[in-house]
Amino acid sequence: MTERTLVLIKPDGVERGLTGEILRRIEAKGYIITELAKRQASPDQLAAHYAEHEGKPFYQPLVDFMLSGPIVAAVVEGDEVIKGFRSLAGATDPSTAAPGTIRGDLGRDWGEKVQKNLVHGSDSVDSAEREIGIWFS
Ligand code: RTP
Ligand code: MG
Repeated sequence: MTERTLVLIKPDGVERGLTGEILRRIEAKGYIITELAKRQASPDQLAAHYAEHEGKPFYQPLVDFMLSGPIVAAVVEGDEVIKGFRSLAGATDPSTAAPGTIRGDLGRDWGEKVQKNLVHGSDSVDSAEREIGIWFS
């Protein structure tokens, strides 16, 4: 089934010059990038985007990390892309993410309180539609 997902290249990915490499992997898989924008995230956007994590110990470090530099937001379309992009991204923790994945190949977990893991991908159809509305309205 054709789906849309919201991908963010986090500040570590942009700062390390990995935007092209990450987008290349998305396109190589056959997915279509339908929207693309480099942005400085606002606190309001991040509060909405990460509402499900509010109150968790990594929440504030995560928001601070996401404010630390520009991000790249993309809407990506393709067959089963929600699961498919999360499998391209690999496990949340770059130190255990499998080789062949974005986080496994390129991730460096420099963070002490938050995993700096290069990318975000929506985890369901509902969150994809909600998140696309936050970054592309
Ligand atoms: P994402 O939402 O970024 O695609 O990643 P995910 O589903 O694999 O991870 P999630 O549980 O939704 O957590 C969101 C982001 O918070 C940071 N995090 N750090 N204990 C930690 O150090 C920790 N736990 C989560 C990561 O940046 C994660 O991607
Ligand atoms: Mg998540």
